[in-house]
Amino acid sequence: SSVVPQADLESFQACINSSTRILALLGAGLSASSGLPTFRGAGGLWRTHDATSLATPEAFSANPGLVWQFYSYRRHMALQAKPNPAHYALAELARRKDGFMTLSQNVDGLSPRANHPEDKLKLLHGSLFDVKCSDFFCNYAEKNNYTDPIVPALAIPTEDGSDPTTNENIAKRELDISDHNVPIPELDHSHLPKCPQCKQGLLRPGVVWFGEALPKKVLRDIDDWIEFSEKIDLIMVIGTSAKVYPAAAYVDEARAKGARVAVINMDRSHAPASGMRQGDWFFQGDAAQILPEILK
Ligand code: BJW
Repeated sequence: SSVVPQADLESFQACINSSTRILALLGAGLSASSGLPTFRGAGGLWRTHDATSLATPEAFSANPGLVWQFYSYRRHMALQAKPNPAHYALAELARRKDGFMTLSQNVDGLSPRANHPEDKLKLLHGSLFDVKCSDFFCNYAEKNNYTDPIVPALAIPTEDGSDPTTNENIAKRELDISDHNVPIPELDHSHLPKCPQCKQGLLRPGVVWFGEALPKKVLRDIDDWIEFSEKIDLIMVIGTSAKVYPAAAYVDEARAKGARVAVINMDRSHAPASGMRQGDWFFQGDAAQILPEILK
């Protein structure tokens, strides 16, 4: 049954059909119904830590073992998760429409796995499956590393204390490392993934932490796309609190080019900072349910 009022649906679909330049800005809420927790609000805690407090270079320097446990868990969860109908609906729209571009803050790999056209998908915050050297002077970087766990020491401990790194136990993953009652071993440098190039630095996840610049090429491609657009017709702001910059600023950049804004979010209060205007849409609810319905 439809969760979207008919009038909204008609005006939105008319807009999509007549649009030639469309942006979609994605956040963690898109993957919520695939079972992956968001950052802010309920579920935004990993053990006793605020998830965003672990997503910093300072946290990694202070306790790389803890930060790697967090990302190892997230890699594992993302590999177990499946793209949901919203990922597929967006991928399908991207294929259908020429002037379409998705800007994703998500690092979980679910849009790529839904076969979203690669040239129309910009990963603003990198990927859980990229790894790179944390040493400032080393440029080692690796894409599509799906090894889980990335090193044996990051395997999730087993209930009976047996070797967690056997294939059988990896498949079981019976303990939930996000549960703070599950002991996590203190991991020092010798247990963590080492850079194979400089053989000095620790590897780190290829994601963008607070205070770090977004990937240069990604920013350049987006700037070119926006620059090239005489007008942008629509920006869809999907499952994001739109509080993290520079990602959130694309809403204003699109508006400056004339775009109407369509927000798809569980929470009414999570409108973009510039607010809602006449002619915008707010579709409240689960993106996995709403997107397939409105992008039909
Ligand atoms: C559903 C749903 C369902 C739930 N259906 N909806 C300007 C002003 C103020 C501050 C700054 C500024 N410019 C820069 C800053 C600093 C900082 C920043 O933005 N801080 C703010 C928080 C205030 N930005 C940075 O530091 C950035 N770097 C930078 O600016 O560098 C400058 C520089 C230039 C040159 C050289 C050096 C430096 C980098 C930001 C990187 C953010 N990284 C993270 C971690 C990535 C790795 C990881 O995954 O661990 O990215 S933080 C985290 O937040 C993650 C996310 O991508 C990002 C956004 O979160 P998102 O996706 O919106 O999730 P939530 O949880 O916030 O929201 C979920 C939403 O879904 C909610 O609205 C729910 O209601 C909804 N929802 N279920 C639909 N089923």
